[in-house]
Amino acid sequence: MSATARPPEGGAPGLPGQPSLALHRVRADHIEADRLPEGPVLAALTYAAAALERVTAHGAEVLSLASGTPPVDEPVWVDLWYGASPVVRGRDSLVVWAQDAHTLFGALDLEPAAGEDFGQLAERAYRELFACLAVRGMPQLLRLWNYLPGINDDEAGLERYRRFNAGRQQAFLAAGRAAFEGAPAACGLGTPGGPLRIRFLAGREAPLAVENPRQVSAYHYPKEHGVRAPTFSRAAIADVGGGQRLLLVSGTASIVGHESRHAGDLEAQLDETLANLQAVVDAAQVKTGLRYDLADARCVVYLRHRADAECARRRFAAALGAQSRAVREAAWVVADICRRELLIEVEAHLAAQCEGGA
Ligand code: 3EB
Repeated sequence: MSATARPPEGGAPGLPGQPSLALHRVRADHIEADRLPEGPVLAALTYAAAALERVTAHGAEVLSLASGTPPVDEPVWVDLWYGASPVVRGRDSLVVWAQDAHTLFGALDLEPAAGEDFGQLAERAYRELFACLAVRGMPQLLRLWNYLPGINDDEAGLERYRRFNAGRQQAFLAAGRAAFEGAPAACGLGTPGGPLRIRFLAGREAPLAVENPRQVSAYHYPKEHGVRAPTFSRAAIADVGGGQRLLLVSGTASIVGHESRHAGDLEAQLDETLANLQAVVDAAQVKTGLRYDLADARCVVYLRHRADAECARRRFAAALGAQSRAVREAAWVVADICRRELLIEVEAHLAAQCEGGA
């Protein structure tokens, strides 16, 4: 039995006593019909469109999504988000989605309309997204993935990411949603081109938001980083049943306070990023009393420059242990980071079992 043939952690989700949501990461080159873990998949998310063809070619009827950020090299990983039976799929306006009784996974890919700037595009995208949550009866956002074409490009005198932040915050406020404390976890990365791609996880219950004591909350960044702050919490903790609580850690970078650190120094940025990740994990442990181990996380490492991969990989392995799951199953992809001086960003998803849970 190969490593990828294992069922998702804690057995096939959806069975009584099992968590209703679990992330299982499989190598794209190991996906075969008889080797996909059992259980209902809400969505397959990956960093290479070709990997999705493998998912669908092997009969898996799932919501298949690519980020638009290319993988650094082989292996390419596919993140399978397992839900609970039954799963239904559909499309409301611009949002494609899959949902079970507990969770909604949705996605929208949006091109700017004629004359629409990136702030207006973001606002429209989030309005559509919120409408979908209402229709699907899943009002609480847990986690968002934002992939922006040309994130650092100047658009009529203002960086696209800053326009995006303005439109996103405007949409949250207009919808009466938490744009500050209690915002969902998120990441915001740049792609070489294509549409604005947003993917999201939502549920019925609000997650527990976690901040990082080493960093100013992103939603309180001062105006020098843009007139409207980014709308996200450092992490979100979701009770997924079966005694499990998922810790969804947002994109994390070399920022202390609100300032970028170690411009131009990849290794120092990686060390600072890992210190921030550990600080978020520690804060989550204090909040829940549960034990989360960063070395067991499913990480995505976003690198601005593919050429930094070898150096970053070496240091990442030295920090977390070459044999740790975080290192062996890390997904390495090329992406622009939202601040020009940042070279690396890491996101992480972890699970913890409650004492006497399941
Ligand atoms: C930071 O800490 C790095 O705009 O949704 C990380 C996670 C970052 C999410 C977002 C941005 C976002 O500010 C950048």
